[in-house]
Amino acid sequence: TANDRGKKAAGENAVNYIEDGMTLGLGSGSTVYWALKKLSEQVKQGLNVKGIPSSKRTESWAKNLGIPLTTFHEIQELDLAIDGADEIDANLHLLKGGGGSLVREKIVNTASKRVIIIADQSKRVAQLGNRPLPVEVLPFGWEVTAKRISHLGAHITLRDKENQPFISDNGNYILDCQFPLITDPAELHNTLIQLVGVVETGLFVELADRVILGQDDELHYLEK
Ligand code: DER
Repeated sequence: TANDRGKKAAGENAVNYIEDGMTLGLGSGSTVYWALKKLSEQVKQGLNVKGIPSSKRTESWAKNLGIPLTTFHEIQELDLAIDGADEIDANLHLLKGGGGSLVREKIVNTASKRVIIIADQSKRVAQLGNRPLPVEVLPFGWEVTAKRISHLGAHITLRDKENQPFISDNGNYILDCQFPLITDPAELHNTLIQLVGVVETGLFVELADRVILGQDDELHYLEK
């Protein structure tokens, strides 16, 4: 589809921002897959990079593609993170977590000097919140945490996988929280993050430096 072609175009274009010797934050999702595939071609031609994966799924993709990996034990600041998003608003605030990797994604992105987001055009929205907001919570007492979030006006769904609660890479649950349109992402994040039991939210505020949007083979760029 046009969106799939857009994901591929955006993913491959992001690799142009990678320079020899860089340390990378490797995001998660199907758009990032195209960036990893393109990157692996350049690694095979001698490009020298090391990446920290933001999910176990990205880690296995990178290993299969021959992209060298490292850890935060070795380096605590990355040159460039490339990641996807579920929604992108006009201020480049993001709603993320559709793939369940939001906690490690936020850790990797916030440890990077520069963050480039890649997506198909359909992720562009006027306001965040058309989709449910993923919130990672500790399993213990999640029902209480869910109630607290519902009191903020959200309809809560415990994310499941094959009729069991979905378990994140960190051993936690994810609540998909359908709010009315989110007019102030920073305020909502700051409110949610203080609730007992909340580990992290899928609101990525002031994190993206550049967004590459693909639609068919056309690319559009958004700058902060
Ligand atoms: O979970 C996330 O935030 C991912 O970046 C993801 O949802 C983006 O997904 P896609 O690239 O497969 O559309």
